[in-house]
Amino acid sequence: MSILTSEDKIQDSNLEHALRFLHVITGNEESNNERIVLSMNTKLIDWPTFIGALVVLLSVTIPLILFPEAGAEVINMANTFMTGNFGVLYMIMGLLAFVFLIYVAFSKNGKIKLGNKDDEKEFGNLSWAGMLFAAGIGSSILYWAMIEWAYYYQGPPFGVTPESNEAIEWASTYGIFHWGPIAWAIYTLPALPIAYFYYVRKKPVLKISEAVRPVLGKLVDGPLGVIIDVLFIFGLMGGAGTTLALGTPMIAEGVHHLTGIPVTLGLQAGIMLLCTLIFAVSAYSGLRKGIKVLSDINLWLALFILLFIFVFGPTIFISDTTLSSIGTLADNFFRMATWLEPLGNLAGFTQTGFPESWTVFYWAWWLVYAPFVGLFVARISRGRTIQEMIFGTMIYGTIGSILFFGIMGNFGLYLQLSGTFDVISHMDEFGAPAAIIAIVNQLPMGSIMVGLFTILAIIFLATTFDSSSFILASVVQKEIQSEPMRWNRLFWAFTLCFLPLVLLFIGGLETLQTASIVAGFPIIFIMALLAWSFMKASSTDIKETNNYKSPTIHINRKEKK
Ligand code: NM2
Repeated sequence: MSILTSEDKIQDSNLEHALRFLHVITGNEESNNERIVLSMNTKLIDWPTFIGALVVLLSVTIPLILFPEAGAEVINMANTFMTGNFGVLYMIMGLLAFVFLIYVAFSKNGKIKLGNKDDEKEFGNLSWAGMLFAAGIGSSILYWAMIEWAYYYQGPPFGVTPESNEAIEWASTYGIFHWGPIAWAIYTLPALPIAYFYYVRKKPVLKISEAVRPVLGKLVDGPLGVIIDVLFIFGLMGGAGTTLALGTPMIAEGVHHLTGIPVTLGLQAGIMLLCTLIFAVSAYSGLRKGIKVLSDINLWLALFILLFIFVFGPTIFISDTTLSSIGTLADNFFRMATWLEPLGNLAGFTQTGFPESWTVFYWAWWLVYAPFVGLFVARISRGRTIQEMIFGTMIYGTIGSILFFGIMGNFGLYLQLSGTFDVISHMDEFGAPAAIIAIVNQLPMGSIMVGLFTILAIIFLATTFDSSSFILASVVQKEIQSEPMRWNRLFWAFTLCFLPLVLLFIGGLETLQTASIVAGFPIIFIMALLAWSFMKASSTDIKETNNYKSPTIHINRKEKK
């Protein structure tokens, strides 16, 4: 995930230029990189939001530091309570987001063009897709694409016997589902009102509270607006915290493999600080180009590794299994989207906890990132219709996920099933991050590939710090001159580092997953507000257009030739 500052206006839509532009997102298009705000101009800060976010964050982390065990227990209780009782809400939210977007795409509102009547699409489809993916996805895809299948293989859904043939089928399918059309629909929904206000009503939206103004009206200017922004900040911190805390042990294993340095908490903390530092140095010294270059390297390196695995790995197995799993997914889409293991709570039936630990967790995780990605998607979509934006994210996003999961996941699955390498025992003995590195090490030129994979993960993490801190800093500023103030950005980058550091020391993946779910819960309601807000604003404008009152809205009608 990354944001770069564009220096020049994009003329053509080749990928490189487009990638560069991606990083403007919330700033001015013609930002002046050299004019860097050094002073601590505290007047620009929106203090209620700033302090509100900090208070919420500290009130969660400090008790966790002081009472780690009791803290983890409370979080786990909150988790059981939330997923047990509200899991259904997350599932419905995912499904409704999906259905809502399809509805909008085919409605009159879907034909609205984002921009002026004769605006061309700012980016070609390929560049647009590349940017979309770079914005929405971070280092976690490396982690989960490599290893998610192993969890499903051992603990399959639908009461299937573990490690059976049927479990294999679900193992290669479920990852694609959790990173598939519903997930991308969750990302797209907030982009609707944001893009609409940006290009049609010509009011740039930097805060989520602004995007729900059509519904909440003046309430947005009061405490409710602050609460919405604080919830968004807290959610993003939970989501990014999960990303960082997942990525770090994986990088640590890579470093261990290459150098022999033992994986300790100290090494992991060092890696987290290093990633923050890479970003901090480049942000502080105004070396925006640094992040820009990193971001481009990121994309090409990822594509190179995928291609390498596909060509030098079991090409036929990967192709066959990927295609089959797309079929399995298509056939079972609604079953997977609604499965909550309803009998699990009854005596005499086994409860695997699959839906809570996976689907609900994932929807929550996509949810906390959604408003943030919405800002990106909106910003790169000038000249598209709402319909094109919707289908674009869902289709290209899903194709990207299929590439990662199909190639990386099925490579690991192949190692397991062919008996080349026992991933499962390795994972049971040394943990998932070590198993991931061990899988990569099975490739030809194993150590070099582990090196590249580790570098890729480090860059991903550094760019996640960059983009999340950019957005967090923007939300707590009243106005922004090309970029949020640097001290403000650094402050959030280090704060962002703090949460996963704490989580790292107090333990397990479960606490992390839980933190994310708990943080994301209120955003379900914000999503509903965002959808409503878009419908309300655009439908009003459509009516007015028919009365020729609104000069800015353009509805793509089939022109008579
Ligand atoms: N999502 C896509 O670390 C990352 O890849 C960031 C994670 C929400 C599961 C996004």
